[in-house]
Amino acid sequence: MRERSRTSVVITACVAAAAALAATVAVAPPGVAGVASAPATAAAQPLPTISPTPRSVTRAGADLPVPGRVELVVGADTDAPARDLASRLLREHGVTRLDVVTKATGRAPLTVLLGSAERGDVRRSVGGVEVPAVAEGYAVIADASAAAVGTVTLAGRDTTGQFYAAQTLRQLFVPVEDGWRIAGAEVSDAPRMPLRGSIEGFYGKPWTHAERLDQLRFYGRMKANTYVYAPKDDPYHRERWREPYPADKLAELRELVSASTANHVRFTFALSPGNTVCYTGASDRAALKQKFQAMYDIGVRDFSLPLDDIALSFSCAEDTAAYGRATQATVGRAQAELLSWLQSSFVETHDGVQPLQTVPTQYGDLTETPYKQAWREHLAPEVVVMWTGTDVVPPSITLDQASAARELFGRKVFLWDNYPVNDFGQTAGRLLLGPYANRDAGLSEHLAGIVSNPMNQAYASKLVVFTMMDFAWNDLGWDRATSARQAARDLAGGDPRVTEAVEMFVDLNHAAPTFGPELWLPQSPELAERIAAFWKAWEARPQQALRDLRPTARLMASTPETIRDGVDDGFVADADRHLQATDLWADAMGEALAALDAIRRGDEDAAAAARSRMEALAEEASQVRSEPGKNRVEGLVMIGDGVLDRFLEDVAAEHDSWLGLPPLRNVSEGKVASQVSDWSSAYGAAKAVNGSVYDFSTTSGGEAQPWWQVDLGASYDLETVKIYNRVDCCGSRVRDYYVLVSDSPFPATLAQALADPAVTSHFEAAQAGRPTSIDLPARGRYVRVWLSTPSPTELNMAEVQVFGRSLD
Ligand code: LTM
Repeated sequence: MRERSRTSVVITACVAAAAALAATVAVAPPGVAGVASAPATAAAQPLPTISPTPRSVTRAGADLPVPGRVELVVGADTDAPARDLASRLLREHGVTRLDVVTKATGRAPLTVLLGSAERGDVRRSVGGVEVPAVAEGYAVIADASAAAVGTVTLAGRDTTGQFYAAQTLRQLFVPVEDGWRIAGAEVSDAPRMPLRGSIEGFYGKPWTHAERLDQLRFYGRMKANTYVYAPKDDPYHRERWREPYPADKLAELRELVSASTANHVRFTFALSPGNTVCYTGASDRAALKQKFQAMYDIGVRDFSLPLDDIALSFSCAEDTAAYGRATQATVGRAQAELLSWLQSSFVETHDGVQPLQTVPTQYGDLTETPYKQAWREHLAPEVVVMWTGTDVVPPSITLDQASAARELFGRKVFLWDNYPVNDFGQTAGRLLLGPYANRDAGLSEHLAGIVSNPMNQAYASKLVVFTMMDFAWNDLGWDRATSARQAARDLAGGDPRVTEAVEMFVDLNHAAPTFGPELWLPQSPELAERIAAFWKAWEARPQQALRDLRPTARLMASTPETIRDGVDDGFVADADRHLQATDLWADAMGEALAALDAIRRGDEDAAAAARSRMEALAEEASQVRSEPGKNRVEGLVMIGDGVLDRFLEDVAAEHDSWLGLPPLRNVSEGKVASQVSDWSSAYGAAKAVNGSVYDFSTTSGGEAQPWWQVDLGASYDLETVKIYNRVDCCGSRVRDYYVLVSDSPFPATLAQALADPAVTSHFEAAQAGRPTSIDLPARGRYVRVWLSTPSPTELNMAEVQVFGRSLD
């Protein structure tokens, strides 16, 4: 990111220059930026948008000018991080003399009171404004009514509430021509869910120390109070859980704990012993306590013992002796009793420790089972239980589901939301940037809280996590579009142009896969809508249709550079390959529009040249892969897939039909596929022609040279075959193979087929995890993929697209 003043831009964008709004609930519409002209016409100005969305924001009166001298009134009750933040904010906005005092003198033109809602001066100044009487409740009142001295009151129900009041103040500064003002607002606010934040709970490379420190600052800004440290691939967290952290790692953890405290985040230390623990074993129980004690000693006060992704079995004879054979009921009981013991013998014997948290082994459904029954019966009521929804990655979460989960586990559950995590096969190569969605307003009635399980890419995760924390703070007041806009603006440092680029980039990376073949958030909904509008207009008003789509193409083209220049380096590094791919797809889009314009003008040469450039660029764009080590599951970088690529195919088809040729189309989708044998009916041959790259066909693994084929139903002039191999945690599963085309069914063996003059064959060497585009050309009805090297395992095909033209 190039050098510039970040703070000033942030604030600029928070000010709406829209027409005057009513004096109450005057929250600025997102996306409108400008500098208020001085003198401010007080009540007429809309208020800045505050994130997370407060329960109540009203205009109290005129904005307060920020003078050079301010008195900050604190007391013994004042929270130190809140005081530091308020002081820093005032200095950053033009205060050159800040007197921190314990009693207001009225000598400065502005007094800022910061402290507990119960402190006399704070209570008097708060007047009738409610400081919600719940944990973390706060109020902010910026009052310009006194002629000489303005007052800003930052009142907290507790110390965290004070810190949140200061975080709200951060968003009330408004730039004016001669300096800054504080918006004349009254904010009364408190979280709807007690626990909000993230769980670093994914597989793959754990976040770095610097990334974690950055996250903690971000959570503080978002009024999120929870960070659960549970990286699956930290050996001391899971595989070697009994071993103490080496000194350097312990020092890092200590630093994280103090950074958490400074940001009012609960650093929650999680230990996952489930793969090897002896639930009743004295030495393992002692090892658990020792590990927790070491963390307690460095300041940790929140603990979790997740038991996800383990077998329901016993690892030692003592457990079998105590409970009998391992069954859902016996292992469930052993787990519940171990957790209850930790709650009573560690949590309740240590000062300041919050209730133990855990994740059951059955965490992602609503089925009543002997395991869950055992948990209900034997788990101490204080223990907080996490749940991921109706699946590992649920497409939605409704009030009924959350209420059923509450019944099943006998308490309000703590939602571990597996979004935007990208450590599973379906997310190979992807960044997941679509704003939070499909979670019912009102979940705060049933949940203890929500944590996001984020991506391997820490900085890029912040876009989605922003919207999740916003929801968890105030699910009843949450608006998806506003939240998304605020998240983009936050990342863009408030710059409207950069915000627009970030929003475009979000749309191009909007797809959210489930664990199955379906997406739960569609890819590129905005772009899809604009393209649909284009095709609707193209026949009747081609020039206008092109004119309407050009700004989108131009924005896409400028997006990578705008983001590289205007967004933090961490994000740019996380998104590097996706920005590269966007460059290429945008160029291809530009050529597509040039081809269409040439068609409109009747210029055959220009149309052909633009189309060929478009196809070459699209081919190059579709080959960009994720950076090794970034995504746990490496793969192709998917940008606007199913929308952008489909548009370019439609442009090619339009060109063909203009030339009087039958259009070049994917002629294999939905056709009859078969394979030498099935691994199981769930992985039948049809999965490779069903239009989804998120499922796959699989042969049984019993043949030396397995094959898969599609019968196109008629003979076509075939130009290319595009093969998407299955990608999973272990890399692509493809080896050397032949692609064969014939008008009649193939002979029994590969050798016979290769010798058959009626069969056209193309050899392809193995190419890990990328779609292989094979130029044929060939005429035929049957297309077969045949492994040439003896196969130790099965043949998997995620999707096989055969592009051809009909013969009539
Ligand atoms: O979701 C849970 C409780 N556990 C694991 C996570 O660690 C993992 O990140 C997600 C997504 O792959 N799936 C899990 O099952």
